[in-house]
Amino acid sequence: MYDDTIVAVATPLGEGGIAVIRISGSAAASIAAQIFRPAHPGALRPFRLRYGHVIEPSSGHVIDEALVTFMRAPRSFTREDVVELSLHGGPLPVQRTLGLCLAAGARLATPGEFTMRAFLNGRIDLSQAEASLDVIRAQTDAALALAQAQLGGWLAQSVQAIRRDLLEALAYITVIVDFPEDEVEPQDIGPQLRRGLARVAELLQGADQGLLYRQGARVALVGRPNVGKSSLLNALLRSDRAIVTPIPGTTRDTLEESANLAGIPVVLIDTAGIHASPDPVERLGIERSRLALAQADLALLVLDITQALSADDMQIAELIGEKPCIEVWNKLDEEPHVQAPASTRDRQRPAVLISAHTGQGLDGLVQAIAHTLLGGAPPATGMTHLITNPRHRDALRRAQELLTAALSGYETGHPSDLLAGDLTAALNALGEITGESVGDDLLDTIFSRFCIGK
Ligand SMILES: Nc1nc2c(ncn2[C@@H]2O[C@H](COP(=O)(O)OP(=O)(O)O)[C@@H](O)[C@H]2O)c(=O)[nH]1
Ligand SMILES: [Mg+2]
Repeated sequence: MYDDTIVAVATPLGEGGIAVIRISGSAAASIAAQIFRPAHPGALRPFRLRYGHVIEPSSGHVIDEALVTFMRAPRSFTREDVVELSLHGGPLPVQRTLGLCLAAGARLATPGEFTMRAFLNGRIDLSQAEASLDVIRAQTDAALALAQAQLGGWLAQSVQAIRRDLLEALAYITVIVDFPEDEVEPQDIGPQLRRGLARVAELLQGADQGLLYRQGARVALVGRPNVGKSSLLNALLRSDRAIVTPIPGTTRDTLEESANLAGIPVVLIDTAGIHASPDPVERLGIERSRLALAQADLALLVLDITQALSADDMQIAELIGEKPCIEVWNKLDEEPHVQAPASTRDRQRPAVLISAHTGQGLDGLVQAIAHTLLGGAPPATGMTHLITNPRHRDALRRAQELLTAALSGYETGHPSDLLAGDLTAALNALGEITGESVGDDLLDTIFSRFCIGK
């Protein structure tokens, strides 16, 4: 428990209907009492909403109308006394009220400090704390569902169950190491180790998928000039974002836009058509196209179905190399088509036929993009128990390695102290997910990504 009381604005800065100031700590109620004058006299009562005014204590001057809630420890977000003041959402009333709270003895909270207190006071584990930020940042329904499930604690519970099992095995080994002479009832810990390993593997299974839904992917639209890259970007965004003209070289700079493609948050990057150009400005744009391609997770190679593959097309296909790629044959609405679209790479790349003008084939393209990004795994509709955080995946991978070593050591009769070492390290790796074994540095890093007031 902390001995100081923190305060922060919990809502975004700027104009809005309402702004909320949050105070947490043992002095929360007394600080509120100094600056809040209820319409009907009497002290703040827990879990009751009070109407009144925020006033300057020295002058009695009214700063704003307010609704105040008092949540008494431990039944609050931080498990400390928490007071929330709802004010008019203007910068001035908010800043003035915040200043009064500070003058009355509160300290300005650091980013994520409320959530960190909730974690350190045992209300939530670290995976749930991280999930609360994921809820705030979710960009698609699928990402939101995954974050809500993690906030609900499924991951915390799964990891704790694995740890309990392994702790029992470790307790037994420790007894053998510490009291080799004593009569210890022999016990086979093989099943426990194998069960732990299987559960860790199960958690890791959906991790690549989960990470994709949380972090998204970069998809670059590349191709030679005039094949319809900008038109495709607009069609996927359902807006006239990029300039489209029949003049080759219209797109001179890369352009990035976020889109929700089958639940996956995707950054679409429209690029300047790649070809040998004498124009220095266009050449700079083409250099950016190459860079965008290099940084993309997936390339959409846009081709014109009314024209045979050109040397430029083949060169761009070469440039894409081994990167995941879908061939997008555009202008399906226009005749005549080249016979059967010849693939740029011995038909190894999936090909989708579309018209950016009529929208024909776009749904199929979105499905193909999701399928490729997911590496063939099924989409996450209805699947909410997925690892979504690289930190969790790394910890699980380390636990997997250590448990594998522990199990094979156990099966081949390695000394118990080696086994105890591997098992302890595996338990610590798992504890990093729930926060049972993390240093202050890591906590600071994690919570510094939060907003102030969260
Ligand atoms: N018929 C037809 N024309 C298209 C289609 N998509 C783009 N175009 C035309 O092709 C030209 C070049 O389009 P644009 O999107 O600027 O190509 P970019 O240079 O690859 O970005 C424009 O005149 C577009 O109207 C399509 O699906 N069908
Ligand atoms: Mg363009």
